Amino acid sequence: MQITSFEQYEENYKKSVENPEQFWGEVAQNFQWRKPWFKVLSWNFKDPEIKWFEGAKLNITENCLDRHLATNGDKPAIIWEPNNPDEESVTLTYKMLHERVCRFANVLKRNGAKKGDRICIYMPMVPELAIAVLACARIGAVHSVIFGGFSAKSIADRINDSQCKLVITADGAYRGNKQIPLKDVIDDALIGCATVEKCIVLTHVRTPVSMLKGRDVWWEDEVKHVNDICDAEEMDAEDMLFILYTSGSTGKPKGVVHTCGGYMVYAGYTFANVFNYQPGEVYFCTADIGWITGHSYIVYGPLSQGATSVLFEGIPTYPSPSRFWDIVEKHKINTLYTAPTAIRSLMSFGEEPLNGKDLSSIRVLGSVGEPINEEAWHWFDEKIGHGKAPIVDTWWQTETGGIMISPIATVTKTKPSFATLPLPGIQPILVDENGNEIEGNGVSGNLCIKFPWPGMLRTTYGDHERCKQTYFSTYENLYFTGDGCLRDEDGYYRITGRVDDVLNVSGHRIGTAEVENAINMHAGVVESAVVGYPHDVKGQGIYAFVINPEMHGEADLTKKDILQTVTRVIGAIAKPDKILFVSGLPKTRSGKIMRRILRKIAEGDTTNLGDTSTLLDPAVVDEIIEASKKY
Ligand code: 7RM
Repeated sequence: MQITSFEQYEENYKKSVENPEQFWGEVAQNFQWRKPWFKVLSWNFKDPEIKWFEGAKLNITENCLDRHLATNGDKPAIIWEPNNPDEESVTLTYKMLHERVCRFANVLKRNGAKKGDRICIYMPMVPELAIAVLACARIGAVHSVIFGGFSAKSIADRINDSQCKLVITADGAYRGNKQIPLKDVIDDALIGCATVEKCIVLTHVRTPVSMLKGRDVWWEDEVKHVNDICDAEEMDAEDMLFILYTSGSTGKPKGVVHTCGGYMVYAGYTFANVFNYQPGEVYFCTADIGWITGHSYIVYGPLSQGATSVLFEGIPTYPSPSRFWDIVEKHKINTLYTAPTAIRSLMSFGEEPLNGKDLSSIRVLGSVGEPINEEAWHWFDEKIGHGKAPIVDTWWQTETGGIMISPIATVTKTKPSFATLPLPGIQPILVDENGNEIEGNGVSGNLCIKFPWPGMLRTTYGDHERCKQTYFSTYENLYFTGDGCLRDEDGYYRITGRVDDVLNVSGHRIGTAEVENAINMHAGVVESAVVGYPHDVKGQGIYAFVINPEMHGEADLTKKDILQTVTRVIGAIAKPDKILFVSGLPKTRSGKIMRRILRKIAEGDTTNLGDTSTLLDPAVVDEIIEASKKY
């Protein structure tokens, strides 16, 4: 399954395009199935309807756990590094992880969970989070992991959208020198969640929490009531594996649905190839399991390949900006997969945090989540990889399930800020506004994919029409990514960023409409417009133009009140970096906000605002410019 030369990549790529069913059928042979498929692929992008490995039966946890026991049972599956470096790290071998997953799967059953039930997971980055995820998959329940930075309201919306029956959480989480009161947040959320019957609570930070009789139970108590034998539920390849909510250009996040068979094959195949994982190596992905990167490249991808996956609870700068390098040295990390925002942040501390750190174990470096600028790429290459570790700049999305365009470590020649070439099976095309294909090299356009791949989303939970509208209707017979892209003279791809109203703040996807809705919920606010602007560390910052709100006290306090409102409605990750009070917004006669103008102003570039003659009130632009200069 592993590609080891560029010629082999080219051969595989060719085959994957000419005969996709044979190609993916062969890749899928590297996994364990209870029953084989009768058809590798049937599809149309109109409805859309996509089925991979039709008729096949499997359980993904047998591929991630059971099949490794005989040969690799005592090999570390997960190494957990706590937030506090003075605490011991924890190693779970495949045998131990298997045992704990089975035991917790029995806890889920004991609390009424069955195949097909949706289960919300809101937990810190601890081994029990991976255990909870895998236990759901073991019994065929559908997990919906929610990142620890989301607010009670966001959680309630997600729980209600997918009618979760169970919640798994913890008393709290550590994040640097802060504690996040997870159970408190869940308690607030559950006030509005009628479908939730049980809440399982893990003790982690030992902060007091409320435990509601009949609903809340302790993880530690529950595991005592069950044994560790749990046969895996037999799942259809197209049965739902998980839902993961992600932001788009509308106000309401979508529940992206992934299924068992295709997702497993795609996550496993891409993990093995992109990182060129070798048996015995230690692999560290710094993402949170609350995002797709954590699902595919901390849990399912690595474990399906019998890899050792490091799970880190903390943040890159606590207790010092040496933290990552200490972890690399301590666990002799071979592959480090992180985000450009983390690289830029660590870069800003200079070389001192690197002094005396042994990074010689590093063989492969990876980047994900947002475009990586050349400066960060070179710093990563020189200071962390010592010029010897290939950087895989991996482009993909929640919806794609796994890496789509990326170098294959040791195989593809890399190029700073380029995701380089499509992986086998991936057929990218660039299109213009009218959906016409832009052929040849040295061109830019909107990035689409013209043929299915096993890891692609199947629907958006509870609303298939929305899936169709969002991804398959912009351009006929194409999956539209929402990203702009350049294909250079070498045929290499560089992702230039979103072309829709989606922001990418520190690698986190946030819709401008979502932030506007949250700001508008503040009592004094009537209307607002949110745009992104270039930010040195975060990639993009959030700039909010708010029509002069009713003030309660001074302007500064009102701004803080608005930030507090956004934190309550979405979560701290969506807090604007800048708020500017204005008397009006630049609108067309039909009432549409001209974001193009606001983006220019937010960038601090007011020299060429383009045609403003179609504006209802062109004078408002000068006023906003004046105000922005004073800010
Ligand atoms: C994996 C993930 C997806 C969006 C995507 C892009 C941006 C991700 C890269 C990138 C440039 C990259 N899923 N993006 N990776 N842009 N180069 N290597 O991040 O659903 O949360 O975000 O992120 O805009 O559409 S995501």
